[in-house]
Amino acid sequence: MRPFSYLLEAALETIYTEKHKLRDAKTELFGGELVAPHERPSRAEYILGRVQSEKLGAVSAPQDFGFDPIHANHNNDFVSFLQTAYRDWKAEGFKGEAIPTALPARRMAQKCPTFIEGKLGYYANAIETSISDGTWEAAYASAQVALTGAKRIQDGANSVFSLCRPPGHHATYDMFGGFCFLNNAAIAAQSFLDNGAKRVAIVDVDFHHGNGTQDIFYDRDDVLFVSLHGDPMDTFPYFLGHADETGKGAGAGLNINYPMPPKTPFSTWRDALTEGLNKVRDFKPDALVISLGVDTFENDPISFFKLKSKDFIAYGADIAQLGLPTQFVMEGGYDVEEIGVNTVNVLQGFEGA
Ligand code: SP5
Ligand code: ZN
Repeated sequence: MRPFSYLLEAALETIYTEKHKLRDAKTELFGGELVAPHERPSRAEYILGRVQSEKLGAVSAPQDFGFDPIHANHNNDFVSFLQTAYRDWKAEGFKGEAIPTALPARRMAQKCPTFIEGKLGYYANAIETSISDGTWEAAYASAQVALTGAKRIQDGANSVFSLCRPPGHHATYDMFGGFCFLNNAAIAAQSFLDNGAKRVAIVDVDFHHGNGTQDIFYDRDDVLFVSLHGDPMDTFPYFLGHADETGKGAGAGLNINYPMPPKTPFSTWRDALTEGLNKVRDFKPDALVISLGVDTFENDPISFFKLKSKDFIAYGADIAQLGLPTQFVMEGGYDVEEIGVNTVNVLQGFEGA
């Protein structure tokens, strides 16, 4: 009889911690109103529920790798700011959650102010994202979920799912925004490089352009970044993600963007993925990180692509064709009832291929 442990080993492990619940902001600036955030704790619970009901594999708690791998990709002062921002804001007597009002825009000085409201603007690339009590603790834990997944692959696993929350791909070297604080996928990719990998590819399938990840690796020749997303002329993050952003210096040619218009159907999206995966194959990476956002779903409340639930299975299988050690890192996806199904569909499509 085949031993049960064989099945366990063959399955796809999920890294998860309840600490994500500490990120539970009350406000998101949306359509001129402060609304309940789209990026909310129930998202991770729907995904975890589906992982468990489908018996995808073991669910494990993260290890703690400390601050060094976070500082490898993020400015020290920015990381310190995140840790005390909410406290500093409250110490000024402000009633609500911490939201910047002014950002350094065109022809303005790029000095970090001392007053917390100014600091918030200096370290923000978008202002829909409030900093709330517990945000730092959850963001730190999310980065550890990413690092633990990377370690599994480094220890020989073929695939792993880091159920990160809050997400990360909009966080740059020194800016938060877009519901993101620390760039989990970038932190994972850097961890591969710092532990012996020569090259890593990141494929970002979230509906939104991974502006933070692009920013972090733009001039690097050891990371290929491929992103499929809504055209920034039409959607967030608006100011990065065009097709002519192809990398610079040593990284020239190693940043590949596929912006696509409203109502893009799966067939068009999949053609772009096929082309992007071919670029990954040519790059010959030692590991692949997938920034897995499922806000490409047809019913997503803030997005405009037209993927159906079954399409997520199909593209999971496409990714598996590369035959690379693959870490899935959770990013966005806001149709909360369906994100569990769509996320696990990608993972099952990958496993079944
Ligand atoms: C990780 C991630 O998916 N972050 C997304 C952040 C998006 N924030 C800005 C949303 C602006 C929404 N405008 C919606 C128009 C809907 N018709
Ligand atoms: Zn997104």
